[in-house]
Amino acid sequence: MKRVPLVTIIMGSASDMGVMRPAAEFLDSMGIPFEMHVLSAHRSPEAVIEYSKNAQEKGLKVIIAGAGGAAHLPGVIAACTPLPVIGVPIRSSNSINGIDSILSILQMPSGIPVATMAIDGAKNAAIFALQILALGDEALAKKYAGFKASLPDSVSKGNAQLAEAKFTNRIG
Ligand code: RP5
Repeated sequence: MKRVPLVTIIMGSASDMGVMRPAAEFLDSMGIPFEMHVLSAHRSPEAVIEYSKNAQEKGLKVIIAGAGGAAHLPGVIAACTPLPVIGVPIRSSNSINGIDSILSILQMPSGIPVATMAIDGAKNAAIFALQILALGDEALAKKYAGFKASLPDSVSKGNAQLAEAKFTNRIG
């Protein structure tokens, strides 16, 4: 049976791939079919609009969009589709530590929301996409529950690591 992508990961430049890769890795690990594209709100605005207008018809359910600097990409996409858009502000090298990116994505006008992640928070974008998909899919809901249940493990491992650090006056 032909698999249809449920999530799309869009980024403003191929130079964003290093930051966006964890989103793709998380979707991969959950067995969620996705697609990836470079599209730029400033360098290829017509392509962004065309892609966004057709996204729902293609069967996509959630859009993840990462961009740096004057990061208008997620907002422009959100203006052109009814699908939920999750924005990832990228701390690109020519920016002011991602503050420009996060404010560009966060401060959307009333009526056109973009769910804004932390700076470079691509993995959370994919987790959030899974949460949205899980609302209408029992198998994905189970995968999300399994992921959530695995989180305390990392805390236990952290405590095991701390236990190895020896100090003279540590009593707990
Ligand atoms: C943004 O400008 C991109 O999303 C990227 O984060 C930043 C730099 O892009 P390049 O000049 O590396 O292509 O549009």
